[in-house]
Amino acid sequence: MGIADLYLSRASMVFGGVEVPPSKAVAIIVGIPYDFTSSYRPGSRFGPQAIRAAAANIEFYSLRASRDVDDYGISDLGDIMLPINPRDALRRIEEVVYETMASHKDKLLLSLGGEHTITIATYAASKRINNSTCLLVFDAHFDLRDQYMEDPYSHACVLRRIIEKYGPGNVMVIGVRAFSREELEYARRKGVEYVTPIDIRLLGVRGVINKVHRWLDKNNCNNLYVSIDMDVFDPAYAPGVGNPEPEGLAPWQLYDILYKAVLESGTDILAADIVEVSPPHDCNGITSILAAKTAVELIALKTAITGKWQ
Ligand SMILES: [Mn+2]
Repeated sequence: MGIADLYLSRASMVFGGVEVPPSKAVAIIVGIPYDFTSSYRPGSRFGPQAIRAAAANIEFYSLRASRDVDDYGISDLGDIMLPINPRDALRRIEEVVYETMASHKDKLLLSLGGEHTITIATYAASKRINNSTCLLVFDAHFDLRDQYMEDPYSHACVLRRIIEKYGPGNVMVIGVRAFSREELEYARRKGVEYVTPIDIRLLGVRGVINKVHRWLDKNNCNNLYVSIDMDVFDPAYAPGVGNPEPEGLAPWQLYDILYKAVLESGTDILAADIVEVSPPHDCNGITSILAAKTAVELIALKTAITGKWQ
């Protein structure tokens, strides 16, 4: 029995409603209810369950991928049971995700947060599986602070820790619009690729896709880890997040950029996360529904990449 068997607790409801063994699935889902460092609105520990409940009530057909995700297996392994200590929790997340990815190759490992902090651990696990995995982040924030509230592992420091470990070339941020002057200076000094909502308006979706392609080429990114902080969307679409920020993306912008950037470049997606859904602050569940829809689109995209699933 491995560490994944020990620390994964079955959820009362599985994503998609049908139990499929991991060997027969295109995507493996893990809930990570990490919610220890929220600076404004806690509640993301309830994210995984709310996203599962929303998924039970939406259609699984993807217009962009021209296929029904119901035709492909999804294996929902439940939630990782976490210790209260954030460092210990991150260590456990990395080991559980690494072991799960190592024993189920070629699947999309999709983590449902929880705070954005989990990406430190889940991206580390993905790099151990394949070192050419680059990180494409959709986020309103840079998360480039050295520390926040005296905590270097706060959700506001995620990208800083990752860049320190793997270098700035590994990372591209799309939708970023809220940061301190120090964070912006750090991003510019390190040459971090980023695209603001104003850039999207000026360049158009096509121009942004071209920018992603250049970044993938320059850094020899054969595989992607896609991290979607739900606050990248405009609060009109996703009010139920820890730190809402006006002037965000519309869902179609994110999906169009992601689909074309990936399918036109032939890059694979090894793993992904959808984080920061905070159900106590949601309105009529619309943020959870958008998160569930985003999960469906990610899984549909994975089936479109790997021809053998067609
Ligand atoms: Mn954010």
